[in-house]
Amino acid sequence: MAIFEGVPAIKYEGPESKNAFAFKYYDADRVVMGKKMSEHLPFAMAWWHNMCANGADMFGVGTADKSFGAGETGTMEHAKAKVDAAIEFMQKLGIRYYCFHDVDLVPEDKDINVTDQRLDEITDYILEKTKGTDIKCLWGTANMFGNPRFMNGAGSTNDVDVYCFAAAQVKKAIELTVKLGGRGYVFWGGREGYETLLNTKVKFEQENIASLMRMARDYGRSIGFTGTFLIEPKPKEPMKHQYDFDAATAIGFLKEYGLDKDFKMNIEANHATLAGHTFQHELRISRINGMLGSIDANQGDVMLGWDTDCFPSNVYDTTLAMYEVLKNGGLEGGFNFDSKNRRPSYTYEDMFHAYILGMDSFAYGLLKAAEMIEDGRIDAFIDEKYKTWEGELGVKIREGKATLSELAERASELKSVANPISGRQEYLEGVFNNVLLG
Ligand code: XUL
Ligand code: CO
Repeated sequence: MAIFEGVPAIKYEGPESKNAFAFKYYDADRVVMGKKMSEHLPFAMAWWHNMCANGADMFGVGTADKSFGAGETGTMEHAKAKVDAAIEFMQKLGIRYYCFHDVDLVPEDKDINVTDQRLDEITDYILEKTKGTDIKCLWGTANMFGNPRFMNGAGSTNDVDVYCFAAAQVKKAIELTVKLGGRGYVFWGGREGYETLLNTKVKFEQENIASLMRMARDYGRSIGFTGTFLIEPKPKEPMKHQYDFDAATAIGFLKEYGLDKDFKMNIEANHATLAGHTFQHELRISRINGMLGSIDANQGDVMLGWDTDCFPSNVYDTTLAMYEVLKNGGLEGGFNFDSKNRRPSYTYEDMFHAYILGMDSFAYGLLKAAEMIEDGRIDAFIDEKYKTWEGELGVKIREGKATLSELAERASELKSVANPISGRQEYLEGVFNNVLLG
């Protein structure tokens, strides 16, 4: 029985269409810079927001019915109803991937062995129901922040038995990710951080997190996981301070502990802005370090200082994001809509409107980023800006062959130096607007 009966399959109708259930920009088969849009944009559904979250917040109960016809929620029947609804939802939108935490899929039991059995059962069910479709897992993860045992962290916990539960959940979630054909495995450090330094051994905790990741990598590789391990940086929330503050911090951590060959970044737009960065900044820092792996596609609200997980609508941001993705040669991962409907948008139709908005925003961003690159004015200016480095001296410095004294001598000979060329920011912003607005 169809759950989303009132909603048709969503097709591309173009920017002139006024059909609320049609894409205006996402045209899956359209070729952009030699690749189909659907290949540039492997979109994924976040199981937790779309199939689980009902709008409950700390001021009120849920507004959306996410029982999907199962009647009682929190049962295995409900878990299966979520699978059926998820597949129908993805097929109607032409989305091929989903992302999950272990406890998004099944109700968690007090006994981890029972939870694991339920996970085996539901993943068998997912495989059976997705057979013959092109639907697959993008990445999996373990929820190591919801259960009270993780109040002081998972990899960073003060309690060695709690650490074993974190290890058990990671082990199981990697197994499930492999079983479901996932391309990646994510570590988001939900409570890996501190509320106060008065009670925290920072180095000790970071070493333990690194050990957990090292064991996860070794186990994953031993069972045939060939995908990418990912860290998803976030500076705060739920903790006052989270160790994976931003991409630069997480990359430094991975290098310190010898994990940089197996791990990349999963960059979430709203986490970037929480860290005081732009989305593009986090993508750029990851990209120049060869560690841009995947994206959690959402956006914050400039008026609010927390992780609002809004669906992406700002095409300035999606264009700059896609500019980084194109310069990265694409992503090994994809674009996971770690986004949720606003609490008053509680109907099934709203779930589709949200995804249409997000997919169209990234499709528009892709088209405009490709245009920016093809237009060439921005790249040409950057080449011009750094032109003096092409000379003999610049090359020598870049090759690490120059000495400080030699350079000081040159300065002394020159006596004074003219200003470098103008940064031309306003001109470049005008070029960007010109491309974006046509
Ligand atoms: C929380 C967040 C997580 C991760 C997966 O802010 O983004 O949902 O994406 O644990
Ligand atoms: Co996320």
